[in-house]
Amino acid sequence: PMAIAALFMTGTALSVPATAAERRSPATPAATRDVHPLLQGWRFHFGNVQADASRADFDDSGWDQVALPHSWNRIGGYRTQRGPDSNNRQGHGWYRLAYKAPAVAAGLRQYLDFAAVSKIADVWVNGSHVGTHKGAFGRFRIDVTSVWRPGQVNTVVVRADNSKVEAGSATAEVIPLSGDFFVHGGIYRDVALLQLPAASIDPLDHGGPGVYARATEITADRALVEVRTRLRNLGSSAQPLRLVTRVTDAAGKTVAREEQPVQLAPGASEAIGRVTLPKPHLWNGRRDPYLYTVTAELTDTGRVIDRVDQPLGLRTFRFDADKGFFLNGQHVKLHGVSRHQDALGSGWALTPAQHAQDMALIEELGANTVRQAHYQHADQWTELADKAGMVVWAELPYVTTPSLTSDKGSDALWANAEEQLREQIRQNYNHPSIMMWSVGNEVDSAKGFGQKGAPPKPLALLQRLNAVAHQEDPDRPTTMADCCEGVGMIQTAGEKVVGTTDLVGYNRYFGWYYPKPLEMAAQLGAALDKLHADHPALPLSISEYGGGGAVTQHSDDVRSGFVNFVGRPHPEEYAAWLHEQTWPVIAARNQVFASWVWAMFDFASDFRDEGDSVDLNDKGLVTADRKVRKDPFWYYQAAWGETPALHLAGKHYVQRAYPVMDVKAYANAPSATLTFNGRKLGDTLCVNFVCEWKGVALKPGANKAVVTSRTGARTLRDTATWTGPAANAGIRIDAGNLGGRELAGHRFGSDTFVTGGTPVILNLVGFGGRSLGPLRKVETATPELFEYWREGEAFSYRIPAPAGTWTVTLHLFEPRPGGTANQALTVTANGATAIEGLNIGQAAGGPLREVIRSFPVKVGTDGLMLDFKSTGGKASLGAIEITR
Ligand code: GCB
Repeated sequence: PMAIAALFMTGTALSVPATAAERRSPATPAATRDVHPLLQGWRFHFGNVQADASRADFDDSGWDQVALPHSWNRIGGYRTQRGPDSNNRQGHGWYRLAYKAPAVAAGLRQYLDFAAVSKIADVWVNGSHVGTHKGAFGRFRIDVTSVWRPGQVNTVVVRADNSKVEAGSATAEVIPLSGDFFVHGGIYRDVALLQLPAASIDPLDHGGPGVYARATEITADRALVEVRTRLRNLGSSAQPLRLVTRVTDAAGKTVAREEQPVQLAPGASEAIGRVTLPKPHLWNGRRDPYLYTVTAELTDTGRVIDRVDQPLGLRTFRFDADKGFFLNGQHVKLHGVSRHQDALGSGWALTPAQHAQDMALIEELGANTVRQAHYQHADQWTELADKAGMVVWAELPYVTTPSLTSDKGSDALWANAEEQLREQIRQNYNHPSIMMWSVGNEVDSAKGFGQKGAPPKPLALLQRLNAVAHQEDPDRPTTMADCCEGVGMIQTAGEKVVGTTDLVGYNRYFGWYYPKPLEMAAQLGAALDKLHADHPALPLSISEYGGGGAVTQHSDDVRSGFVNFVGRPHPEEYAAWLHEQTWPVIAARNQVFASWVWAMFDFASDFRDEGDSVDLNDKGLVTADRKVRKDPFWYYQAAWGETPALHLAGKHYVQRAYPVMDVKAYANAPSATLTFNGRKLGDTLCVNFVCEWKGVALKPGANKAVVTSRTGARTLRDTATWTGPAANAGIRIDAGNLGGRELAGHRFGSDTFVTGGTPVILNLVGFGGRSLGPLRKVETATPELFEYWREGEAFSYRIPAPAGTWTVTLHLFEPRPGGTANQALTVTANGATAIEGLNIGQAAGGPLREVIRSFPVKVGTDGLMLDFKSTGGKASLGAIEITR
């Protein structure tokens, strides 16, 4: 808890405009803080240690040599690349540093500054335990003066604990208790030694900067800025000092300045500086993210003894339940992405260059808002958001499992959640990009992960956190992400939580966890309208939506196959289609103040085994290695970008399964033109940024597509090359399957060319690949053909088989244990009866056995029409092969 011993505010705080001289001169090159980065020379050991590794004389020569930032965890990978790279060990990671400290003048205080240690940190200096910090994301500082030896070698030892959360573990009292992401362990952000005089700006204010600026009025003529500076005097007598509060513009010119005497009594205190900025230049989002710097300087007879610089962005904003979001009085439709802080191969230990790359990609996408999922992100990341003009949803890691027990959670858990929230708000208070504090994500889901017993009760803690956020920051609204309201298929905690916070976000997975591809847009629209009608005064957003996409798995028709959301395949084309369906529904509704795609990047989640990845959540628009932009990325670039965009979709699906394809481009021009193999296929209108040419014939081998579009005088062009199957390769369809694949040495395409019937999966799996029922398998040489199938009483395939004589082979089976006594299947090929009165179950001699039927067909120029009609029960078709 914060210890404000006394509020000593002396002198009159006068706001004086900067003098002409100050305005001319660049920012005073005053002393900044004496900060020594401690990034190199660490030794690391994972696991419990024999001797007491916290001792100064412990022999760590056998330990690994590491540099910070560091994490011992590496999670996830793609099957088609180097495979999973998983070190998901959880427990104690030990770090030791022998540091030759600078010699300093007597009286200087020494602080260790940790930008983050996950998840619980214990710190020793020269063998003495100096502090514990609980929380994987917040900055913390420890006053180590009493044990520090200036000018000598000091031993710094850190034990990072990311032990599995379970009853009785220390981590069970530290949020988050679960979530769809891996809590990497380690000192994964920077560490530094900070040396300050005994009387200074307070470095121990919940890890915050000690300086907090707040605009109390913003008009075209002036901005009034109130700057609260927390001070600390560790000496024994009062110090007569002066506090200078200054604002400099982006060019470094001082534009406002105030100076006040502070009689700094021993202990903590605070002073408020008030400055007026004439004709403020507003921070205006992506269009003009203008930043001032606010500086607090403590001076002693003219000499600067401490100084803190913080960003200052002047903006007004509001959320309207009907009309959406307004920045500086103007409506802005917020559209963006969520971002997790891991990358393939690096875990959480991201370098500044990696943070910058992430923000650059988000800018390239055309987003204007970022959700920091599901926890406090690095200060540098939020700085990048300030500079890019992103509107940020910041979030407390109160995620999924409200408590390990079935009640509302222990006092220790509450205290930890509250402390992490205070840290997050103080540490990020000055970032203009942040416009809402989220106090939770999906804590209303009954299941949590590993939750046992009766549904937990998240409401009381949510209410408490909401109050704390308001107390810490009266200017920003609170929000939270809801999982369950109105989603019948998800079990809820039984407590209604929506309405607790000022705003709300709904995590809604239409087309994915509620897999009705064809109805997804209508269902989403209806759901949004209902939520708004049910909470007419509550500004609402879509805090998550999206679906998995694997750039090595492909579909020729995303409407035909079974959407297998936790298993394989996750065709890239389906993810693209899901976004094409979703965005127009959101775009059409001003009542949705913002939406965030889940997620910008594939990210580490060690219980997943989906798409073509292991231990990754693959809903990213970009792969976890940041190398591949998936098709939906290009869709959003066209939909959101303010500059002309054009991109051919389907470029990762090079080897085509069928001799025809639908060509699709994303563009924000009204129309686009396709030239295919040198032939103009003509213009097409781009509807909702999608321009499509259906059923384009592929020749065997390479096919070259060139698409062009015009915006004003600018012509854009994009090209792609696709490989058509060999002339006699035949056509193989994996009925019911959303994706195509290699089976028994042949290329089977995704379920395509079909109308009627329903796609079905044999073994439905749950999260983590767990089977949801007894595993079933069809008795045959290639049981994979029946992992998915199409069933129905009537369905037909119109297959673009080239002219000639072909053999059609149908792979059929009866999935129902009882069989169907009276079933009779008739199949016609181009109108002629090929199979008549077949009872599949009887022919197979029982359920889950294959029946193969082959027949010849003559195909003319109109292709092959196969009609399936079944009476007395449904027909179940695993695959079709059409061969010479
Ligand atoms: C959610 C969670 C998020 C998950 C996501 C998913 O609702 O908030 O943490 O990663 O769904 O992909 O299932």
